[in-house]
Amino acid sequence: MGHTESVLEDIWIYLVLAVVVIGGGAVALFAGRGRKPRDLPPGSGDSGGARSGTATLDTGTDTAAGPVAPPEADTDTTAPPPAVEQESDAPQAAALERPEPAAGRMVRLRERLARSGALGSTLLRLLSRGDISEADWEEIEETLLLADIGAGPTDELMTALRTRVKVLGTTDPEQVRDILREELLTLVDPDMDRRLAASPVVGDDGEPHPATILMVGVNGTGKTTTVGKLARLLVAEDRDVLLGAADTFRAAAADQLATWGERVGVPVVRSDRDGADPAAVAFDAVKAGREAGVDVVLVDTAGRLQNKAGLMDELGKIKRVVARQAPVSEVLLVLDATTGQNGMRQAQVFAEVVDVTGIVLTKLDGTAKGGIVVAVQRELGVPVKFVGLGEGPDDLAPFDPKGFVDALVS
Ligand SMILES: Nc1nc2c(ncn2[C@@H]2O[C@H](COP(=O)(O)OP(=O)(O)O)[C@@H](O)[C@H]2O)c(=O)[nH]1
Ligand SMILES: [Mg+2]
Repeated sequence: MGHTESVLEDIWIYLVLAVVVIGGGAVALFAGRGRKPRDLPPGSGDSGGARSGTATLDTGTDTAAGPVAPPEADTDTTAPPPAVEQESDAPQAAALERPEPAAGRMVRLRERLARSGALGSTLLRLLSRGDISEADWEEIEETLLLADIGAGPTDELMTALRTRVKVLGTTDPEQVRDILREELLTLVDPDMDRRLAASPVVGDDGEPHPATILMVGVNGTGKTTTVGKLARLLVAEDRDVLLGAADTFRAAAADQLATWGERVGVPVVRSDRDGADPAAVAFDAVKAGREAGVDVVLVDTAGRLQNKAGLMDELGKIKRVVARQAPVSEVLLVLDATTGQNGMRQAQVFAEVVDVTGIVLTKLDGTAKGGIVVAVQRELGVPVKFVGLGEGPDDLAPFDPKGFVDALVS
């Protein structure tokens, strides 16, 4: 992302904006001035969700999404990529936001889980009864199942609790709380590696490649939002990020992503043509990321789950095509925590189609039961890496097992 004279840049901006608004032409790269956030007075960010942002491209078109029939014809991704135009110093980038640091975000889970059902307090109440009757144990089991922990993990936890409570022979709430905390932590598995692969990798050719992260999942789970939030998290850690809008089935999806990018000066590679080949856009994004020397490319995808074969074709192709530019570092599966067992079925389908390396559980702020964290990890055997805690731009937290268990048991 080079710097040219600002007058020239301004002309370019308006040209690019005009092209986009008219809806013609090439792939546009919406870039902020630089890839590093500029300092702003505290509190100037975080003023609301992406959709309430002030960026001029946030035209609200994302509410006007009709079903767009995607042409199935594949773009030849070996063809020269469409012209990528760079825009610097855009008017809307004048007020770059400074995302909140990652540390401490998990704390918010506590109040939010407290609102969404008192798993911890119910368990504590039952477990600190003097003589726990069989009916009490049944209630404990029911509480765990209702919290979406899943049958297998519930069985394990029941066995462990029965044994330990008996051995301990105490009703002291503090001691019971400690047991519960320990056993829940075991269930969440603190040893899983939850770090995001967000550092450039050296490819077979000896060249550095950006870490490439694909975001997959069913429509409405929060993929685009999570790409935006994740970009902010990475910006907060001084990473150079680039976004690829490979959900080409709704123009609004790319607009939505562009808005997220603009707010923190992160460039977005998109196609302005509905139904463009998602793999081609993903390819262009990773290529642009390589050329710009960014650390991470985040690729948003569409969430069509009409049938497994179609999904497999699409995601498989994106992954293959992207791999020509850079090895895929992560495939993050985005799941809506409020969908419970239904979400689990989606998870299984995606896991069969792509090698999922991490899970993002969104909407844990809502009516979601925290136990779904345990269930989904168990089911897929991959760690929950992030949790979505709201619609605000910084409502995404790196998942921390201890913080989570504390939130459940506090
Ligand atoms: N409450 C809440 N809403 C979320 C969260 N993540 C995403 N959403 C909302 O879910 C809706 C769908 O998100 P979107 O990113 O467009 O989903 P996509 O279709 O998977 O790309 C939007 O209204 C988001 O604001 C979250 O963690 N909590
Ligand atoms: Mg989307």
